[in-house]
Amino acid sequence: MANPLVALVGRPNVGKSTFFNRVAGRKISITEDRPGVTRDRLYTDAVWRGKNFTMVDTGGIELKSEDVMWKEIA
Ligand SMILES: Nc1nc2c(ncn2[C@@H]2O[C@H](COP(=O)(O)OP(=O)(O)OP(=O)(O)O)[C@@H](O)[C@H]2O)c(=O)[nH]1
Ligand SMILES: [Mg+2]
Repeated sequence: MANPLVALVGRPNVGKSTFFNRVAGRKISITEDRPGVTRDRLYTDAVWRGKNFTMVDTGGIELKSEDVMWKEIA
């Protein structure tokens, strides 16, 4: 059976990619102290406390913004 998929979803600049890298155990996703750093989805296979799963880091969601960059990320 395929691994469960864990998606990290949330507002920009809240630490999704930092968490993703921490769980992955290596620096896969770029992290920075500004919103809009992650644009493309990043996948990795991970193990946490003996459980295997696939994890995806996503670009931050800014639901109210009309800015073209946020629309592109969405
Ligand atoms: N104080 C504190 N800062 C954190 C924590 N996790 C992440 N940060 C900082 O918050 C900033 C944003 O972290 P990212 O992991 O890039 O955030 P993101 O949610 O992936 O951001 P986007 O990809 O732009 O949506 C960075 O400067 C991190 O160092 C935390 O647990 N505590
Ligand atoms: Mg990110």
